[in-house]
Amino acid sequence: MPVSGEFPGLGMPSFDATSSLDSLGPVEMESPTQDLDGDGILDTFTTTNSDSMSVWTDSDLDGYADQLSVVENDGDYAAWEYHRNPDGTGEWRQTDQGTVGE
Ligand SMILES: [Ca+2]
Ligand SMILES: [Ca+2]
Repeated sequence: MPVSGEFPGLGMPSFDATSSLDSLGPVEMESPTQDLDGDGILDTFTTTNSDSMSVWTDSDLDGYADQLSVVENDGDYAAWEYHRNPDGTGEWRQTDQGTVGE
């Protein structure tokens, strides 16, 4: 499980395009900084590390991320969506993976 951050913006889990998110639960949106869909409400933030950039989006604005896209510096990318099950559990499912430009 990801550890929620003691330091704002530094507590987000970091992944690359080949990560498995099977054991990752709901991810709280700490402080969105971008408005991805242009409706005037901040819904997205981006984290970067030395190898990749991760884009987290909370499309239904419930405070938890629903979509994650990771793009590595070498062009590999992957995307996941969080699916909520009727029993209240949920899981991240990979929706896309590939290499930019191929
Ligand atoms: Ca928005
Ligand atoms: Ca959400």
